[in-house]
Order: sequence, then structure tokens, then C-alpha cells
Amino acid sequence: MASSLRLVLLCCAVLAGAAGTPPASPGPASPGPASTGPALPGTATPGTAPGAPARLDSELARAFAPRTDRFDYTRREAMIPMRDGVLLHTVIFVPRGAERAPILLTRTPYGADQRFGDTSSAHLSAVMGDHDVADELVTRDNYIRVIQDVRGKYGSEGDYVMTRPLRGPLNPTDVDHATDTYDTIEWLVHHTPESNGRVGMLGISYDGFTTLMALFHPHPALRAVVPINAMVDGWRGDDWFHNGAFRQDSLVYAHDQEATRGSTVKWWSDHYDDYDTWLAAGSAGEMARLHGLDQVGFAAKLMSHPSYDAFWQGQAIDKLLQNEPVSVPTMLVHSLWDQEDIFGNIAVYKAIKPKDPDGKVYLVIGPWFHHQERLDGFSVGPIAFGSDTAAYFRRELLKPFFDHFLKDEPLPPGLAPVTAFETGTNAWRSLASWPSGCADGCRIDHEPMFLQPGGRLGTSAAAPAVPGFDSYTADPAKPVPYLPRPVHIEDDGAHSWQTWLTSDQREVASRTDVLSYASPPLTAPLKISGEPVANIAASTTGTDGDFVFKLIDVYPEEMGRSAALGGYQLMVSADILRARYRNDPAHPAPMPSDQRQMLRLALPTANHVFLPGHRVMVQIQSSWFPLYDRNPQTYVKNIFFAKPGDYRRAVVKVFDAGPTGSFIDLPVVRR
Ligand code: PG9
Repeated sequence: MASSLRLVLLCCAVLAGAAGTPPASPGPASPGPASTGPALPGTATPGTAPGAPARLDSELARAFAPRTDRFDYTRREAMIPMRDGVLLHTVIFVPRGAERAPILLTRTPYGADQRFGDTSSAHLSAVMGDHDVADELVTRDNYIRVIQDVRGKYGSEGDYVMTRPLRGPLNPTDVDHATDTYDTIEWLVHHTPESNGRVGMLGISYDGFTTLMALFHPHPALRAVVPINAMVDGWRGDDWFHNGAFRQDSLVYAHDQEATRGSTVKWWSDHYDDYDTWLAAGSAGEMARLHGLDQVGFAAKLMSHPSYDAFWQGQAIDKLLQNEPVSVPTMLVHSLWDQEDIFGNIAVYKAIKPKDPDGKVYLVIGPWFHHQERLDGFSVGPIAFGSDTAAYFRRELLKPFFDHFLKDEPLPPGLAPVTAFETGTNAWRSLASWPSGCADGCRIDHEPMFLQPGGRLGTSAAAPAVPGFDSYTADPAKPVPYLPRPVHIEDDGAHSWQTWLTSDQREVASRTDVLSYASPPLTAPLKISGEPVANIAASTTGTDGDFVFKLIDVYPEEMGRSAALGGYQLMVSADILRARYRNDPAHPAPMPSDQRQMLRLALPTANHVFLPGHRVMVQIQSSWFPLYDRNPQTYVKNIFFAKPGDYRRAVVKVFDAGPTGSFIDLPVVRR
């Protein structure tokens, strides 16, 4: 540990009464020599020696001390020393009058100063607004809020490494997020006199990743953690790739994150429609070159690890946590329509729940997009839930969890091990485990629905007289857009990034390169809980290809008061598989041209009721552009560097007849 001389308390905006009288303002700069009286601002100083140059005194304070004594909080900044001597910039908000208060810590690459809203307000509630999922805990419930820049970003010293792996084969240094968290907590509990010595951690996405990292050899004062929409496995289903298909926006992220410490250099574009921007570039590797990404470290790592090799497997947090004891109460929070990290928290739940005999692990599943837990949770796009589901999470689940483990308040009897929102019926369900369907007396049956000729989806596997298939031409020159054009990947407008997973799939259903199969209208509710699994019997005239598989709830043609939802095609669960990884994600292999293969794709978790009158639909297509890079459909060693001539049309056949054809395995809840 670095010497305590290195402890630097940068600033302490002190409340009246908290530390005596606030420091007096030093007043304006020196009036200059031989002053004969008070000079009016903006006038030349009288009495200047003859011949000396005239001067107009600066009006700036020498060192301005802001008057914050009327604020309902104290804001402190500290540079906290890590074991290797690096200092991490940390902002500490202490509500006025707080004593014996627990600390809530978040560690972020997005700028501790930028993370909250209006820092000019005297009210902490205005400072936090809806920028912080913990705002109500801090402003109403006497929690101390701490936010820290991770090493190498914004005000913190040290080297930045994207989602820095744990010490070990991928990180030969002595420091990682686990040690940085440990050292931070050690400092906080000794330098925050208003605290009760207990620390909770929470954070969304990258900040959820840093929260999970705290679970490796945790500090004893860490008593509860809430990772929300955490990035867990960047290859299998979170930010960078999904089952081998590359999420092109990752290049934008790497650029903005790693061009400068303060993320001041922003990505540029040269088209209005991102579809055109990415099509014009050709490959993702070429786009990286055009943007100078050879200058940032992570882009090269992305492009040299297109497969699920030791680089990705060695930093998949679910795999790493499997080897750790569950020692800290953990509430994992998952969003059903998470457009960034839909894989992570469910994977962590699967990894750690089996090792949790005394019930430290909780799971919350909500009807949200990425990071909606901190916002209003009435709807995602046009899909409404009848109540503010995010406020429910914050008040009825998050608060009692922290209150119990950080303040010894009783755990409400209603706080179940799993609290899952059921879409379709729009109800919260309390469950013993996930997936479990209902509180008691029901089971989950894996029931297939078969793709049948004529665009039908049914429960019968009876083989028709002639083995059948449907086919389409997948043309890399005209990839299927994931949203209606013009596309603005990071835009929050009408067709927004945040809500795109709930966008109406009718947009693409009529394309000739998208196949749809639908059941008749249901006569009884059909409830699914867990991961649907797509089994796609397919061939291609190419030697590689992508398969997007979407499970869709088709609304009745007319929807009464919700007229605009008539015939809506809502994705309940969907994902993409790069065919070269169909047998082994670590070892790609070409598709044998024109030979039928069975591709298996586990889709993200769903908790949905298809209501009577609705239809179950699946759609299959070969691109989701420009969110995912185009597959050239010719097998090349590394798709990042595919050349224009490698991109070729292919005829894709999807076999839809009989028991050896394509089907979706649904986790159906039965009583
Ligand atoms: N999904 C974002 C992210 C997490 C981790 C790595 C890269 C990106 C985020 O929202 O923080």
C-alpha cells in the first residue's frame, strides 16, 4: 500500500456546521502597490509610478471558495491510492446530516464528474435526477454515494485497459478491478466519518461489470452488490459479438473510449444513414482503418480474436465466478429487451446459483431496455406495461435489498429469490428460482414447434409427402436492416437504439430474403419461461453465412383501444449465429456448400405469455445490418479483413418438413 502521504483529499465542499465556518473567500486579487484607495472595477489603478506601464487589475479570485453551506449535501473529491501507487479520482456525495450511513459505490469508465446530472444544484435530488438508479436511496434514505473513475480514465491515473481482465494469463500486472475495488473500500471505510463501515456496490453495464469484479476476493466491508445489465461475456452475447457475429458499433465505442483519457474525440460519420456509412466501408476492418483505430489498443484485440478463443473465454465473468464462493449477497438485474448486454446477468445467475445453498443470490428480470432501471419503466417503445416497472424495481426490490444488508432492516417477506416480470400479462411474479414458471405446482416442458410448408408453425412433426424447404437469396449488397432506414445506431429518436428490440418486424417480413412461419391464432394462453432454442436445418450455396432467428408475438389484427398495435410483430427473443461457429465457437469451420446442416441457437431468456388471439411466429434471415457486420458468405480466415470480392450472394434453404426439419424448442410452462 502506498504511503499515507500520498493520500490526497482534493476538495471538500463543506456544509455549514459540518466542519465549522466555511472558508472565507480570499476576495479579489491584489490591488497593486501604492494604492490610495479602493479602485473601481475596470478602472486603471491610480497612483501608478510615472513611466510604469498602466495596469488593469484582474478581477478573478485567487482561489475561489464556492459557498455551498446551503447545499443539502457535501461533495468531496479524493484521489484514492491503489496498492501500486496509482491514484483513482473519486467523488463522494454525503447527504446533509448523514451519520452511520452505508456507502454505495460505483466504479465507471464514463467520468465520475459526468455520471450525474446538474452538479450546479444545491439539492442532491437535482444533481442525480434520473441519472442514477440509486438517487432515491441517497436523497431519501441516508446513503452516501461514491463514484470513481476506473484506472486510466478521466481523473484517474494509471493505464486503461478495456474491461481489464483479472490478474492471470490475460493480465500479468498486480492490479485489476478486484484489487482496485478492495483498495478503494479500504480507504473509504477509514476516511468517511459519516459511514457505518458497510459498503454496497451497484452499476449498470460497464459499471455492472466493475460491480461483478468486486466479487473476486471481496473486501469484508462489501456487504451487498447489485450488478445491472452487466457486461459478462463480450463474445457470446454481450457488447462486442453475438455468437461470432460482430457488433459494428463496438468500433465506435472503442474509438470514443480509447482515443483519449477523457473521451473527448468523437467518431465521425460521412452519411446521414448509418446503413450507407457501413455499407460504403465494406468490412468492419476497413472501417477501423478509416477511423485510425490502429492507434487504440482494444480495436486490434477485437480484430485479432474473432473466435471464442482463450482471450474471450479467459475473461468471461460467468466462467470465472463459477470458481469463486458466493460470499456477498448479490441481486442480479436483467432486462428482457437489453440491446447491449442481454446475455450477461442470466449467465452469471446460472453460474453461481448452484453454489448458493444459503440464498445469497437474487435475480430480478424486468421488461426493460438497457439501463432503463434508472428511468421511467411504463413502456419500451409502443409496448406498455400498465405501471412504472422501473420505479417498482427501485422501491420494492433494490431498496429493501440494500436496507437489509447495509442497515440491518428486516428483509420484507415478499422479496423472493427471483422476481420476474411476465410480459403479455404484465404482472410481476415471485419465484423460487429461474426458470421455474410459477410459484408452485407447475413445470417447464420443452415443447417443439415445427416450421411447416406454407409459412405455418405447428406442434405436429408429421412429414409431408415431399420433403420441403423454403429458400431465399442472401445478398451482402442488400443486407436486411435491423431498423427501418435511415438508421442512426446510437440515436434515441423514433426508431431508436434503446427500443429497437421491440420494433415492429412487419418492416422486414415482406422482404423476399426473410422467411416467416406463424401458428394459427391461439385459443388459450401460451406461457414460456427461459431460453427458447432455435434448431435450424439449413444449407447455403456459400461456404459461410449468418442466421438470425426471431421468436415473435403477432398481435391480433385489430387491437381496440391500442389500434396501432393491430397485427404488430413483437420480438420476444431473438439472436444471430455465425454459421462457421455452429459446431465449435472456438474453432470455425466452413459450411459445406449446398449440404444440409443443423444449426442450434439458444436465444435470450424470455418470460412471456402469448395471449389468446395472438399468433406465435418465427422469422429467419441472414443479416441484421449495420448492427452486425456482413458475412461475406465465402469462407475467409478473418471476416474483419474480407475483401470486396469475397462478398457473394448465396441461396439459403431452410428445411421445414417433418421431424428432421427446423423447429423451435419452447420452454412452455404447464400445470
Ligand atoms: N454496454 C456498454 C458497455 C459495457 C462494457 C463494455 C463496453 C460497452 C455500457 O453501456 O456500458
